[in-house]
Amino acid sequence: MASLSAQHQAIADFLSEHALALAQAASLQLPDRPAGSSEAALLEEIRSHCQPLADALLMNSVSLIEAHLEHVRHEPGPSPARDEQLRQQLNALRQALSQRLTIMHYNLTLPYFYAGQEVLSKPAAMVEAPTQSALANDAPLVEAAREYLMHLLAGRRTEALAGIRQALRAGTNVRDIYLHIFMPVQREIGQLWHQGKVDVAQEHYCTAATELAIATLHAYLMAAPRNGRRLVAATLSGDLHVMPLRIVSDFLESDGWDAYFLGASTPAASVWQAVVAHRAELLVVSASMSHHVGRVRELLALRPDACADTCVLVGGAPFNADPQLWQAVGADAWAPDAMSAITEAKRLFSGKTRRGVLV
Ligand code: B12
Repeated sequence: MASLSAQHQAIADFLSEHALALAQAASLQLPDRPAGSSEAALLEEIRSHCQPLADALLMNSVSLIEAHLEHVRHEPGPSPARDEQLRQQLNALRQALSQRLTIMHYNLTLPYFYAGQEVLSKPAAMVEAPTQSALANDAPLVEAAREYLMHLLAGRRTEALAGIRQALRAGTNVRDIYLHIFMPVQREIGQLWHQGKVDVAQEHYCTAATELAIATLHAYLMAAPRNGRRLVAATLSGDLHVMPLRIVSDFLESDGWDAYFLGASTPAASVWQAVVAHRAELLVVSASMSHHVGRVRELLALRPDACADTCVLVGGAPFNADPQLWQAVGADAWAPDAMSAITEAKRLFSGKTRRGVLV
């Protein structure tokens, strides 16, 4: 009998290859058609559930299908009617699969459907639009963080950057500026955007300004003694969230690593080429949304022999939502945040030789 993972692989392949046919079969079973939506849009929507379901099966992670549904229920906006549509689509997809898979394979898909239905049974507002500010009253440097955010929201980048220089002059540690100003401010902007209180242009402006502020701090990070090791850092094709990766990579640089930073949306082959070309001992990969996790798994499945010894450290929101997921993608380690990334990298390399030297 095929092993469990081979069976999961077979179902995932089936879902990926026959997504359109499954969506067509499922759409015929739907009791209600959403008013004003075209047949093509409906098919596309049902089809869009197949890849997250396949990823969830492949990586044995209900959180991947949960995150997908949490995301789509907010488009165009959360409502009981929207949740009901999605519930019906999931049911119809499940029925379509029940007619095409063996009973054993079909049974393996059920936990993921149940997890999806469970998500849709909870109020949307509780799941994805937290109302509590990321800038809590008692947080360290909260005044500096609020001022920084206030300047950015008012379009005053120069004043915001002056506040960062002021904090440095006052002796604030550079890592603390990341931890207590840049990171909570980015999260706060995400919340404000999600709540419709800032627009896309403001979010882009704030993020670009923080990228500029971060660039001005690079020399401070590099002041630490070098450890003689090199890392490559990347997010993979389709993932535009470069800031979380930037923060992790900068923290590792501040601990002595030299970083070859590729930034956003990098093709897998280019990532491995960079690892080989720069003799990197560590590959740092970030995934910001659940549908980016499949790319990480594909990257690691394509690992060339020349990189057999490269350690792979992964992280990002989907890995934080399911702390077993890093193993399912084939990584060597995971860390929930930038500070723990330093600890994890130290653990991975403790006692490992570097160019013949025991460190
Ligand atoms: C800025 C931003 C963008 C920018 C990114 C620009 C850039 N230069 O990075 C742009 C405009 C491109 C963008 C686009 C989108 N975004 Co956006 N974005 C954000 C925002 C506001 C901030 C991201 C950030 O800077 N985070 C900063 C750090 C602090 O975040 P962090 O994830 O906590 O990172 C820590 C850990 O996760 C961990 N970690 C992360 N990576 C790694 C890697 C390793 C190896 C390790 C060890 C650890 C680790 O360590 C980090 C530091 O401690 C977030 C809100 C948020 N809460 O993050 C939304 C957010 C991530 N985006 C979101 C969405 C929905 C989108 C879009 C789909 C919007 C759209 N409809 O187009 C697109 C998708 C684009 C794509 N294809 O990737 C959602 C995702 C929700 C979900 N379901 O997962 C969020 C959460 C906003 C929200 N509240 O809804 N976005």
